Amino acid sequence: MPSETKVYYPNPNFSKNAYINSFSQYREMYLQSLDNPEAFWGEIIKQFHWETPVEYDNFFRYNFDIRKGPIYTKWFDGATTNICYNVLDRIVQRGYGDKVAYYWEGNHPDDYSRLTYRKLLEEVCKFSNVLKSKGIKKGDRVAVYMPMILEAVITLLACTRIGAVHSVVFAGFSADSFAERVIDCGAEIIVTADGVWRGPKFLGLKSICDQVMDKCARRNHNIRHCIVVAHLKRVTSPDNSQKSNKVHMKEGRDIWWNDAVADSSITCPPVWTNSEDPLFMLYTSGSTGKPKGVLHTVGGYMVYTAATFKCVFDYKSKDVYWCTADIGWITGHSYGVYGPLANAATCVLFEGTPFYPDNDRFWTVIEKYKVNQFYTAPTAIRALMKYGDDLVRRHDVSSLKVIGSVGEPINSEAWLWYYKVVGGEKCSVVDTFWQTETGGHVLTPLPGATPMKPGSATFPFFGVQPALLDESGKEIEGEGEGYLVFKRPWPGIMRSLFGNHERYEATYFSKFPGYYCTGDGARRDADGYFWITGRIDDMLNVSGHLMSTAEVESLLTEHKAIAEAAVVSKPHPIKGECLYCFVITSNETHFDDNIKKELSLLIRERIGAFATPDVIHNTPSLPKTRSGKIMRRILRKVAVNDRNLGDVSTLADSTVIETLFASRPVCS
Ligand code: 6R9
Repeated sequence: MPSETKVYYPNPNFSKNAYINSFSQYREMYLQSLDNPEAFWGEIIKQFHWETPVEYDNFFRYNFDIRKGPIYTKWFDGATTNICYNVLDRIVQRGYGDKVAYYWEGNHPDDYSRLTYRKLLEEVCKFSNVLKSKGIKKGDRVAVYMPMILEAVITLLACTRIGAVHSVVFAGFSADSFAERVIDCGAEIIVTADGVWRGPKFLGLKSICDQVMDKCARRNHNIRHCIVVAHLKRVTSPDNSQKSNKVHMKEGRDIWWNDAVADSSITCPPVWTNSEDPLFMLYTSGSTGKPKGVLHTVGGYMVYTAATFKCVFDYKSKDVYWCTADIGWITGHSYGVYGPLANAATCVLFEGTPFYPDNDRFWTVIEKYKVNQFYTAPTAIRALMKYGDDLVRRHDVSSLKVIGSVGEPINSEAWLWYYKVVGGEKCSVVDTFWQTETGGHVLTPLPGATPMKPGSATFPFFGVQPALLDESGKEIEGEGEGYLVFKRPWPGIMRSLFGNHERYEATYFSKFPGYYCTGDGARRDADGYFWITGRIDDMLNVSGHLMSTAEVESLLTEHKAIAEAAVVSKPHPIKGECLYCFVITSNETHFDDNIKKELSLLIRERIGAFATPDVIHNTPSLPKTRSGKIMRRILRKVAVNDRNLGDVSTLADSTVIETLFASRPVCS
């Protein structure tokens, strides 16, 4: 692979002033972080306010070995703090009150605003008081279904100020998916907005919430309060419509945000929480189809997101930082809110899409705010690359110093384009590998220190100890490929799955006792660089959105015409992977375009538009082993029309192969 042979070194002018300025410094600090975690993290935690200090005897404890008892991780247990206090009050006390925390950039370029740290703190306190007045207290869950607006950040921080646990659901999820998550987390309050424009498309968030609240009520789960930001009337709509008038507000349950905060005090004392108290939960797809409520706790997450943000983006106090991830995903939590604010960063919060009003919107925004650190996903990079270099070159993006990538493997072609055209060959590309479960970056280059290889997430962050295992669970030394696992916890790792600790142990710790299993495969090259090879479980990654094959399959078979379904991923030039669905119709049913449309619609409505399948392939049979297991390995080959099937001796009926290839839809 030629991409491996060429190494790209950090720009020496940048390295000179970077926090970690050479690879040898990284190595030294890395070894210290493993040899003496107390000394390493002990230095970092000093910057935070701990109401009850961290006791060094209680610094961290864990068990990753299921054979020795329940799995647990605890950092700084017994110490008390408050993350909202640390990212706002502490920052204001340090003299950053007038510094801009967020530049908000709307979907329409005419809509923008800003919020300083002092003002953000006031708004947060006001909303904390509202939550309190609605009876929300420490430990209660608050469901959040919001666009990328300042109130979304305010809501998250207001929850954490009073010890409430936020549970954000990406506002692209359908009513069904949202309802399932609301019920699972037991929230009795929803915070949302009337609606939002994303590019030229309108999303009626409140009306989706109405459906959700009805669905919940039918399952005996009552939503007592729904707080709604009146967002539409303050933005420019692409078609000059007045969609804001169409919202239904139910007396006694629904209240407008502005009315709720109108008489609210701008001060609210923080509730001191134990370092190991729940901070938030966030759902991620599980391979059985039922989403998993990943649970993070206060102290470790705070320390870890702050430290990774500072080192990986090399954030300096005058910089402007922009993470394009939606607040509904972990990246939006860790690197859109907590990590940056803990470092008193000035951030851009962007509501729109890269393609509206034109395909150069990202470059326009970078130029407008003179963004220094830019963090986005490979799917966006690949989509923008398609429009050519000229769209980038028309803008002054020379303010950029560090450019980041997250969510899926970045192919070397996209990496090189990002590095050359966007970064002007002077910016380090930080290809950060991590997961909802890891809380923060776990494999990543450091921009002033790590020589980069296009497509490699390079080396572990401080405190993180990766290993590659073979099928039998043996560690692979040196060069090789295997299951990517971690041998010990870093502060930001998740602590449990909400309400289901057994599933947590079964999913992440049972396959290889003694290790946290990521579910990804990886390769280590001769220089020790890690290369993520993708999911090794039944998960798909479409444009950086994880979903399980089981989840999509069970939906397809809900359709009366479908008897059986199997879903695999197929490589896609922009999305990375797309959904390729095999369906067997029930007796006597004739498969036609109508059924196909209905199946597509079913998935859009029940999961969300991002899960829309690219191919639906009607077949009379599926390849199965004698024990009845679907052989997805073969289906993946059929999806790309590759007849090199390898060993098919375990197949119960080998004639299905010919049928499968013969029935491939045209243009798939
Ligand atoms: C942060 C986030 C996690 C899964 C993960 C892996 C894939 C994320 C990656 C990457 C290769 C990278 N992934 N970053 N693969 N290189 N830099 O995306 O969390 O939504 O939970 O997804 O995404 O497969 O296991 P999440």
